[in-house]
Amino acid sequence: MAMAISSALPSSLLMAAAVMLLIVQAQGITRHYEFNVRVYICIACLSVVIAFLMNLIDRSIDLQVQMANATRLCATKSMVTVNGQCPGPELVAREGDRVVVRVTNNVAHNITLHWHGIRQVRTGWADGPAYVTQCPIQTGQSYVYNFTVTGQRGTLWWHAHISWLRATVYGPIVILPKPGVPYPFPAPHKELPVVFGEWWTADTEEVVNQAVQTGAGPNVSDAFTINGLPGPLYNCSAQDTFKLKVKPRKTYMLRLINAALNDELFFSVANHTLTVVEVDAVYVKPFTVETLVISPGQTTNVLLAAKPYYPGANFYMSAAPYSTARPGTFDNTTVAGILEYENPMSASAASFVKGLPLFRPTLPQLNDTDFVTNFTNKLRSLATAQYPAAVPQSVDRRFFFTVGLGTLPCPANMTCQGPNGTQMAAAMNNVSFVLPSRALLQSHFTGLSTGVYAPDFPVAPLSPFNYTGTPPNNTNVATGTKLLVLPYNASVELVMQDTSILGIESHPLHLHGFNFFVVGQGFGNYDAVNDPAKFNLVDPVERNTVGVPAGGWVAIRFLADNPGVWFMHCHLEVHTTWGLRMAWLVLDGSQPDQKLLPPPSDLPKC
Ligand SMILES: [Cu+2]
Repeated sequence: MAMAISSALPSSLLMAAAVMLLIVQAQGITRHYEFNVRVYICIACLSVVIAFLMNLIDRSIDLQVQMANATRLCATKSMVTVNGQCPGPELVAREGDRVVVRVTNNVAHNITLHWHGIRQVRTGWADGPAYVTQCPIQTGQSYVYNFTVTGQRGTLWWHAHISWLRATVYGPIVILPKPGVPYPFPAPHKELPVVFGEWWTADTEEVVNQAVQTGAGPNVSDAFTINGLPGPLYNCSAQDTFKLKVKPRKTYMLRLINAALNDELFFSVANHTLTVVEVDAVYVKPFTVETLVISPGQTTNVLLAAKPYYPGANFYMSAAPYSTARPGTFDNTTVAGILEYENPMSASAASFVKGLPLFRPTLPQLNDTDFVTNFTNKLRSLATAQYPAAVPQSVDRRFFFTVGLGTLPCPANMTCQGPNGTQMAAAMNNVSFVLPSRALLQSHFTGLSTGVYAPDFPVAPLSPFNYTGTPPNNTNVATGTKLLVLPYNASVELVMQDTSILGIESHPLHLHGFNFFVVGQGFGNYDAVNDPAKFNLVDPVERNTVGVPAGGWVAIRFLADNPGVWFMHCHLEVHTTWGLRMAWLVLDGSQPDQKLLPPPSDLPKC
């Protein structure tokens, strides 16, 4: 993977100095050459001092959205990529940096990019979800995403946020701590992204278009990948295997990212343990496991300790799905990479000895919800003086959303292949969210929301039922583009309740613009009287994507301190397509620094 981002400090200084010179000259002040040099040097010195004082560095990067060919499983396809790579380039920044990404669309599809997990404080225009915070970048057009990384450090990722293009348009974001600030755990010998993806032999845009046209569930992927490689367990794929070469006694930090479209994944390395130290760019209390689970949208940093001696063996690093859904509605295959040890006896240190014993990890059963619960219960914020857990202790607004599947009646001009001749759908509080044809954020900012959205998303189900009991006969959902309005700085508690309509399922819900604290979770129906007493308001995990347990509920809290329109949706792309999405509208505060910034001049038009 290419390290394609570079610090632009020297060039921006030169630019600043050059611009100042131009201004000086444009004002008619004519000076001879030596004076100009002195002015130049002074301005340069001043800029360095200011940059140091502000501890701010600009990182600039150009991303080209372009078609590229790739061959996996003995089939070649043309696909949408960034810079011709999949995964795309790694973005590296430090906490406090400003990041400036120019994205140019060279393909026939509309495109947007989302910086998943970046808080985007007051810069919602740079968040990326199509028709939510921006109109898409059209063919031949560019857009500059300009944002500052504030109060976050660890691993996040970027991906396309329109239709299913994120299948091949994704890459890591690495946020290093501020200069001189160590990790709160022993520094690893090396660190590297380990990105899980899905490989589709078919064109995923055709897959989703066909699903929408028939109302049926879409096809599933053909393979999972690690850093773009499916590995040796698939036909015609052994040559496309991710290999991690390690030295005995050293520790490696794997920056795990689940970029799969539709699958939560178990991950394990044979005969090794993994120490979880961070999730979603927030440090956690370290704990050690043999296997972990990671949902689409989530990131997890783990420390992998190599054995103290050369083991004379190789080890699979494997990932396979966790799903409670019906077989056939998900990809039930296994991706493997290989962990290899450098042989100290070998002439070439990195040589790979053929014929070594190969160990495979044992992954949980594909529907092992107990494993998932045990794992997620281990996640705790550090909650130290340096890294406090700022859990809202009191609540201004309480909400209860059902989250689940459903159906829509078949339109008269269509033949539908969903359950009993309907179309598949999904909803929150029975509203299947319809994306508008104009962007929500701009409609809000300009005051022209009529006909684009309604500010009346239900705060609780309109007709309560036994959510996890026998499902109701009527599985139909309503449709609409409804936002939930929050005053600035409201402290919010949201309980999300899975339903049994068309089967219980785990839904990894992702909130844009905020981190939230996972204060409680459980199975069955949420009990508003007794469950809050069990909430963890001391050291709950802080993250941006959380699994609503299959047949259960999860409670989160967050402070609405970021004005803008913020998408919240299931990160299983198929569910998002079916409407399992909504948006919050957080109003401006009264102070100047509590207001959404104005839109950039190059904001794309619909
Ligand atoms: Cu879902």
